[in-house]
Amino acid sequence: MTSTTRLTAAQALVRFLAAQYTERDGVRRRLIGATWGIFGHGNVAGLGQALVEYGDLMPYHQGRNEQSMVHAAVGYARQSNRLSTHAVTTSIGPGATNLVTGAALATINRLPVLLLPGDVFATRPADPVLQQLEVPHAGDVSVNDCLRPVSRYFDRITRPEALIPSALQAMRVLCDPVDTGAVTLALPQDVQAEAYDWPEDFFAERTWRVRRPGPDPVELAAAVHAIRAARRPLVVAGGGVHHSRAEDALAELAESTGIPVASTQAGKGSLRWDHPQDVGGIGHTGTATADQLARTADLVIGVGTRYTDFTTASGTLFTGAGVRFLNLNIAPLDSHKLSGLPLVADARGALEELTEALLLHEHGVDPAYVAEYTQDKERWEQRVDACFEAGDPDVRPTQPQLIGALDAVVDETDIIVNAAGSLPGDLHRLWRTRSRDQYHLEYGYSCMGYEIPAAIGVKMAAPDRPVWALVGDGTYLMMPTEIVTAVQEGTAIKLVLVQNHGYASIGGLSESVGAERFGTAYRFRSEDGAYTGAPLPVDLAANAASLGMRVLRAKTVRDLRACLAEARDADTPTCVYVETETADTLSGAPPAQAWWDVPVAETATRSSAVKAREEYDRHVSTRRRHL
Ligand SMILES: Cc1ncc(C[n+]2csc(CCOP(=O)(O)OP(=O)(O)O)c2C)c(N)n1
Ligand SMILES: [Mg+2]
Repeated sequence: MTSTTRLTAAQALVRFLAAQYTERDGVRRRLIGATWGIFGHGNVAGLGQALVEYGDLMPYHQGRNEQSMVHAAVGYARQSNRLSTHAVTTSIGPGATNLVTGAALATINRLPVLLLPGDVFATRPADPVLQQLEVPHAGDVSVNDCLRPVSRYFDRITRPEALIPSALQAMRVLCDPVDTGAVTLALPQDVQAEAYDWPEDFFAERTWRVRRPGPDPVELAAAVHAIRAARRPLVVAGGGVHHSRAEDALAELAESTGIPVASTQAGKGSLRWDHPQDVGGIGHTGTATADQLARTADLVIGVGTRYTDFTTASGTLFTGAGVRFLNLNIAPLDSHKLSGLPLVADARGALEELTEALLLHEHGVDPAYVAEYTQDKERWEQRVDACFEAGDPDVRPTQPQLIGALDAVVDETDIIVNAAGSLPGDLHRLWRTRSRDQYHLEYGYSCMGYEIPAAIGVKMAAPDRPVWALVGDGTYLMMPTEIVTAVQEGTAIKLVLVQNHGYASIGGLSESVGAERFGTAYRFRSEDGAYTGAPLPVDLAANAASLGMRVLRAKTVRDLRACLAEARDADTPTCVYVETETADTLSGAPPAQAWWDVPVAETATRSSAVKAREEYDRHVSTRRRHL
C-alpha cells in the first residue's frame, strides 16, 4: 500500500512546489524559488497557513500589489533564463484580477510564472460570498476566468485530489520552452483548507528536464542552402537567443561567415555592442545601420524572434527584392511567420549545426558587404558619441546624455531594467550592451510599472550585480509601491527616476498622428480648459524618499555623473532623481529610422490630423506582405 500523509490542499501544494527542480546543461535548480503573497479571506487560512507551516521549505516575500508581485516573479524568471521562477498567491476578487496584467505580460514575453489566486467556495455554502461575481446565466464562472486567455495553463481545483494531475501539468507548462508563460491554478478558498490523504510520492523530488530539441535534417539542409545562396543575409536576434543561452553559438556563426546581427528589444545583447558583427537594434527603434541592412537584405535569418510590428516597422522594413525569411525558432508559431523557411529547434544546437555545415563549405559573405556595414556602424557610433556628449556639463541633461552618463559608470556586471515610455526607444538605439543579460527590456507588453518590481526580482536572481530600474515620471506614478518591498527586504536596487512632466513618448506620438499632444502632459488646466498650464508641483524625489529610499537629486549633467557613481556604490535601495531637458531640438537623439503603424483619423476638421493622415497613407503604401 502506498503511504499517505494527511494535509490540506494548500499544505500539499507548498510541499509539492518545494520539491520541483529544473535541469538543463547539467545544472539543476529549484523551479519555484519563492512565493510572493498578499493575503485576504481567499487565501489567508489556506495558502497563508500552509506557508507558515512550511516556512522552512518555501521562502515567502510580501508584496504591495498583486500585479507588481507578478512583475517581480517575471524579472526573476527572465534573469534565471526561465529555469527558475516564483509563485504568487492572492486573495479572491480584486486580489485575483489584479494578476491579469502581470499574467498577460508573462505569457506574451514567454516567461514562466505560477499564479495561485484564491477562488470562491467550491461547496457554495453561502452564495454569493464577499467579492463574488454573480453571473445570472452561469454558475461556474468566477472573476478568475479573466485569467484564462492570458494563461498558458489554467485550472480551478474544486477537489483536493484534483490538484495532483493539475499541479503536474502546471509544472510541465512552466518548464516547456515553447508553451511557457503564466500558469494559473485557481484555488477555491474552502478547498485550500480541506484535508486529504496525499500519496507520499506526490511530494518526492521531481526534476523537469528543459529540452533542447535538435533541427529536422531536411529543414536544416534547406536552411544551409538558403544561407549559401544569399548575398545580403542579416540575422535578427530575438529573445530566444537569450532563453536558449545561444549567444556564443550565434557569435561563432557570425564570426565564421561575416553575417551581421541585428537585435530586437528582447534579443539585444546577443552579441556585445562592440562585436564586429553586431549592428545594433532593428526596426522602428533600430539603428540606421541595422535598418539599412534590413531594407536591402535578401535573406533575413530570424533567431528566436516573434517579428512584432516594432521589428518589421509594421511590415515596411524588409523591402529587398525577393527577400526571404529563414526562421530558427523552437516555437512552430514563430518559425512560420512571414512565410519563412521554418527551422524548428532549440537556437543553440541549431546554430552550432548551421555553423558546422557552413564551415564545411567555407561559406562567408562578400568582404565588400562586411566593409559596408563596418563603415556604417562606425558612422552610427559617432552619432551615439555625439548625443552622449555634453557641451555644457552645468545644464540639465537630455535623455541621451543621461543614457551616456549611465553608460560611463557601468561595467559588464550591471543590469538595466526598463519597459515603457521614451526610454525603450532611446535605449534600443543607443545603449552599448556589454554582457549577454545586461539589457533587460520588457517590450512584449511594454507595461508601465514593470521596472521597479522587476528590478527586485532581477536582483533576487543576481544578488551580486548592480541592478538599475530606469523609470519615467508617468511610469513611477503608476507603480512606485514596491519600493517599500525593496526597503523591507534590503534589496539594493537602484532607481533612475526621469522627470519630464508627463508622457514624452506618447506626447511625441500624439503630435505625429494629429492628436496634438492631447492629454499627455502633467500640467495644470489653463483658462481654455486644456492641460497647458504650469507643470504640476509634485516632488517625486520626496515621494521616493518617503517610501524609504535614499534619494540623490541631480540638477545638471555634472551632478548626474556624481550621483550615478554614488548610487552604483550604494548597498541600500537608492534613487537618482533627475529632471531632463524636454525640447526635442536639444535632445540630439537620432530620430526613428523606420515607421510604426498607428492609424490616423481618416477624416477630421483639424489640419494637424489631415496632414498626419496624408503622411500615414504614404507609409501604408510602402507596406509589403511577405507571401
Ligand atoms: C500600463 C500602461 N498604460 C499605458 C501605456 C501607454 N504608454 C506607453 S508610454 C506611456 C507614457 C510613459 O510616461 P513616462 O513613464 O513619464 O515616460 P516618458 O514617455 O515621459 O519617457 C504610456 C501612457 C503603457 N505602456 N502601459
Ligand atoms: Mg515622463
